[in-house]
Amino acid sequence: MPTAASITLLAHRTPTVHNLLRRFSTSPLIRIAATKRQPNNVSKQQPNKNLLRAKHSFKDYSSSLSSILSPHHVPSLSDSQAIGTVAAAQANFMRVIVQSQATDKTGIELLCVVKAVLKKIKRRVLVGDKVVVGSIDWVDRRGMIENVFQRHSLILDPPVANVDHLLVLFSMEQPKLEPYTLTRFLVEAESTGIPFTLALNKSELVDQQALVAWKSRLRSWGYDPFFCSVESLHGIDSLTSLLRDQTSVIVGPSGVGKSSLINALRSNYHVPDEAQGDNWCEPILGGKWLEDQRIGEVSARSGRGKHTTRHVSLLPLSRGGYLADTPGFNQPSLMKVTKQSLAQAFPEIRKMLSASEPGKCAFNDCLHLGEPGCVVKGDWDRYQYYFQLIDEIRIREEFQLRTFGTKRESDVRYKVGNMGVQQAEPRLEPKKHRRQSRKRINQSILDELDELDDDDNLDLEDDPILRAIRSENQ
Ligand SMILES: Nc1nc2c(ncn2[C@@H]2O[C@H](COP(=O)(O)OP(=O)(O)OP(=O)(O)O)[C@@H](O)[C@H]2O)c(=O)[nH]1
Ligand SMILES: [Mg+2]
Ligand SMILES: [Zn+2]
Repeated sequence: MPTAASITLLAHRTPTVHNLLRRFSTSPLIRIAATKRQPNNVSKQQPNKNLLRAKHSFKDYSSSLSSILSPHHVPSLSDSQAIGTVAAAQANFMRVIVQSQATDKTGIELLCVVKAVLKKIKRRVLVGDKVVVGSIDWVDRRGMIENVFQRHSLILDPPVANVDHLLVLFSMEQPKLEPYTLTRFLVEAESTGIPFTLALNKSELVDQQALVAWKSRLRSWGYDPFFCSVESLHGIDSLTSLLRDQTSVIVGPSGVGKSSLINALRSNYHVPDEAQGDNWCEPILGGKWLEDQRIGEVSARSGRGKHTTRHVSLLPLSRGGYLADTPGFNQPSLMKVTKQSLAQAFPEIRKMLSASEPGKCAFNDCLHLGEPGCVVKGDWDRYQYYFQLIDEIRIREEFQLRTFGTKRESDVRYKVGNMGVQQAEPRLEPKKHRRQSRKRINQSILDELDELDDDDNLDLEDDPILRAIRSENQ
């Protein structure tokens, strides 16, 4: 049976082993080991034969729990392996679009599960992730995600990896363009650091005067809006060129026409200045992607959308790049925005700071709420929204500090509450107070390790740790 000393020793071997052990360190086996430890004779203890073999066994695990792949790494692949992009995730299944392998396989869609060991080491796979798929059955189009490449970007609401560009889409009417909601989406987009475009759909529903008024108002905020209409196809050409060859995510409230726009961009639409005149949005091999995104109605009573899109999905474009539809109920939570960073999400404040000499307020931690020596004045259109958001963030930060203090991120879990806003709550350790018999504890570890073996081809039959635990159980 391993002692606490030996577990500590193992924990320093490799980061992956360390991860595994960190998970086990909450396990009762480790706690029992800790209670058995005699403070003065730890260093004198001779590790027994099983322990030495256990160390080697963990080393073996660590090599099969391969580390995260660097973005440009080209792994050598067998016939039943391929590199792909996760296009959708639902329940335990992920749809992966094959990117490489033999060229005749490019674009094939595979229905995949995630290798159990990746879940164990908490390596989450997200829509947008570049992955290695193994155990592929090319006939049934099934496979297993074996590893994930490092991400170059990540958005949280909704979670999508490797995003190059955000399209913040609102509508002029139905639902009506609402400046505070728009500000929340813009602040969230600014906080990601990912380039974004603001587009205003349903432009055919308002007159020219309204468009001009909004254009100049948004310019005063620091944005150059792009007007379009899926109905009249106005502006669709330019959006087509803007979105090509990159992974773009369309975000915006429900009913503004995100899915409609995606369908318009993916429909049989020809880019006028294209030499070959072929359709860059033409759906590629793989069947499922031929389907249009579902479009919903806007409620006549509330003027809002009816939350038609339920899941994030990445739709491949035949000339490369993807377009992600997102559900309109994913309201920006602003979880990444702090009191101090909020100002940077307002172009108006950035401009005032850069225009002033020497470019900063009297106090280093100035929140620009009228403090003495503040160079940010209060006479701008969105000042009240800035004020309102500072208040919201302040309340959230105080709550987090009161509730979690200096707790680690892993002790906190986020729950989606009202309006899709994420709320933090402490992660409880189930049944911590209850003592368990050693036999039951050992059995649960066996179960966990057996689960690890699920789909993983790890040979646990000859595993010294397992044998040690089994023989103790007998
Ligand atoms: N008048 C007009 N209606 C449009 C336009 N674009 C989309 N719509 C309509 O707006 C409604 C909502 O469109 P969706 O594409 O489902 O909206 P969504 O943003 O995907 O909504 P969620 O999936 O709920 O987030 C549908 O009835 C569309 O036909 C447009 O340019 N003009
Ligand atoms: Mg939709
Ligand atoms: Zn200031």
